[in-house]
Amino acid sequence: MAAPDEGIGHEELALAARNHGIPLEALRHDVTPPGLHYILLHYDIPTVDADAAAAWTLPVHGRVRTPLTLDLAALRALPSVTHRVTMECAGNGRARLSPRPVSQPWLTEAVGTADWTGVPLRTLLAEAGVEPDAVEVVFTGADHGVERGVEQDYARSLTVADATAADPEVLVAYEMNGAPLPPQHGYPVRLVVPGWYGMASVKWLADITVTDTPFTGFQQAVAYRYRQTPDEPGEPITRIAPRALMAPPGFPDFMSRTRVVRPGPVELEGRAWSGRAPVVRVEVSTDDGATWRDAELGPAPADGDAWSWRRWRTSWDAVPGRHVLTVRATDAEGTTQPLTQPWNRGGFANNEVQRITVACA
Ligand SMILES: Nc1nc2c(c(=O)[nH]1)N[C@H]1C(S)=C(S)[C@@H](COP(=O)(O)O)O[C@H]1N2
Ligand SMILES: [Mo]
Repeated sequence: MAAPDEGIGHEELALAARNHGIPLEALRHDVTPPGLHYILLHYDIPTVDADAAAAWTLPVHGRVRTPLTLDLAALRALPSVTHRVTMECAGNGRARLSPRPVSQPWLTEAVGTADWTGVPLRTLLAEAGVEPDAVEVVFTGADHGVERGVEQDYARSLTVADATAADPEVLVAYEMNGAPLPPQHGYPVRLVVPGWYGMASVKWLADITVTDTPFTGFQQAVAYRYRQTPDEPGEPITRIAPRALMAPPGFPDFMSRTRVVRPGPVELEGRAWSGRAPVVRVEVSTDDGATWRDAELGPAPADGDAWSWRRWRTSWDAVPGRHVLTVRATDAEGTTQPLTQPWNRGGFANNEVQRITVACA
């Protein structure tokens, strides 16, 4: 934990330079253009050459009747689906917390939306035949590192029920936006778990093992849990809490990023999402949350793309002075974004509203 008033350290800066967020102006695109989707890498990007014959195979084994070994050609030969999915890092908002958990220091920008193409995980598991005593499916990436003293391959699990659900449908994806996965997004193959925070979507998939015991790996049992104190087991982090973001209007001041707008009508627009239930309402405030008005919602996501963000817009009649713009989303479960931070030790799921300072002159 950083001491109160302690600035961002070199280690946090080094992580921030590797793991970039979406430039907020790119919220204007339905699908995040290549290279602008956020990135989160715990360790190094592994070098995988899956096109060389037999250079890469994916075993699906453990508590199954028929273990499978798939290469990229075998995976591509199976019936594929494409889902438009908004992915967000569970640590988004962490750097705005006080006290600040020391880790990747996201402000609000750890999000992106892509069209992911691949084979439904449930197809592979049906082909392999999950044994009746199976409880979880463990996904291991090809990346390796050490975290808080624990050397590990990045690995996460899902329950058999979550792994085989029809909605959200988990994908073993080999394309992003119609092209092979870029190295930083998991080439050659990654998991995509729609509606869940990004940690569940294991990149550089190297192994799928069905188990008859719950997985206790570091990224499941130690990291990615809501905790107030270091010793409690904590609750696991799963689906994405509602959030709306605004594409900052006008133009920026280089250092402070304060926005400059001219007096008169200003178009305000952005995106809103939740991994728990559809977004049903977006409200905008131009006086730092004192008063709110409803934004106009764009079309609801198409079938199969339910876990993708939704566009919103409104017009603001800007008057000279300084203003703080903010926006909040509400989903169909009735959850609204808070105006203050939900603090926990890991700095997860801080969906406190975005605030944009605007100078109108
Ligand atoms: N193998 C592996 N998978 C991983 C990670 C990782 O470090 N290694 N990071 C996870 C986290 S924390 C997030 S938020 C998402 C980020 O996916 P992206 O970089 O494609 O946006 O990948 C997840 N999958
Ligand atoms: Mo993440």
